[in-house]
Amino acid sequence: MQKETIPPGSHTLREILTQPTAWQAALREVAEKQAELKQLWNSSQFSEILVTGCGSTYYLSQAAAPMLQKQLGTRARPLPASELLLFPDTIIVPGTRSLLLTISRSGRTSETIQATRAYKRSQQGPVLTISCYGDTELAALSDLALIIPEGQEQSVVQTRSFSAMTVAAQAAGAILADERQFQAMQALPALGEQLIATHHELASQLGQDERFERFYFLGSGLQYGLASEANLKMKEMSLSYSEAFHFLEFRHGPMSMVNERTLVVGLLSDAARAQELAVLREMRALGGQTLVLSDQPVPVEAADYQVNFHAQLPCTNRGVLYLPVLQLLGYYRALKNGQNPDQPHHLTAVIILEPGS
Ligand code: F1P
Repeated sequence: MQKETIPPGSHTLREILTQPTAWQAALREVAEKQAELKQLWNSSQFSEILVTGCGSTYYLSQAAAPMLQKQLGTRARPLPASELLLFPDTIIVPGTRSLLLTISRSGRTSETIQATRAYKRSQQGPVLTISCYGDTELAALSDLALIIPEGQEQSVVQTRSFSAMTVAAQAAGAILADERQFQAMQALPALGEQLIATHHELASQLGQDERFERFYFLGSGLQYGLASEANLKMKEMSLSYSEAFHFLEFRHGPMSMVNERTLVVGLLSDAARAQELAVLREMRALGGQTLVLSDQPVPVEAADYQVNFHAQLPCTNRGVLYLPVLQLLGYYRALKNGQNPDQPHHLTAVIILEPGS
């Protein structure tokens, strides 16, 4: 019998479109584990929270660390697992107590596991894990694991898994800082469904727009890690020229690349909105087009296109809302470029290293 041919990108599109159900599952997991989470957090006076992962989950760490510091008032530092593994003396301060948050879709990435083993040997402190698989060595190494099986994917690139783990991280921060925030986050899945329904067409239109050959993703504070992840989606899926920068950093050289073939995507914060809008206005004046993602509408002179969430949630609780449209942007650019998002060039779902490599 003829093997059914699945259209390119089918798994990825389905996983992007269904991600709000995985957000719901992430909220449920944090609610069910809140007693253990509070017990872990209150078990020590931690001097620092180290947040680690690889690739997409390193970018998630970049988004989670400033959120946790803002929520909990404890220094939090994102780092690639390879840095913790290879250069621990540039990260671990002997004699201090820290909490390690490891983030991994698979729970099987060699660097993340080896770094976590080494951290436990150093007896610096406990390990909290966020993952989509519970039956893994990483989960077994952890003092507490928040597991979201509903985030599991068939595609290589992380979309639904990433956003579900983002919700879990933000929900953990909220439930430890102020349970009223956690209650307000219950609105996120419905907001996500609404965002996808409203802006799917815009993402498809921009993704397939032949005017654009360069993509820059700008984000600051809690949004920088999300901008880095959006950039990785564009690269992984479509093989496009794209980069991520902190908003005001873009002026210090990289903006020289802006031209009429450029789309500058701004993930707006609340706190630095005015400064970020100034950068976007300047990039338009240089010939670039801008797509702005923000909670509330922005003046049209800063945005050729805009996506507003209307979430009425603080930035510590709504980071996930930036993701669906930007995942779809990369997906449609991939199809435009003749790529199959389900099978990205050179990539595998997990990087397992040979011993000693
Ligand atoms: C980490 C990772 C992904 C990347 C690719 C290869 O996986 O680097 O971030 O997108 O899928 O693996 P994990 O530790 O989050 O499972």
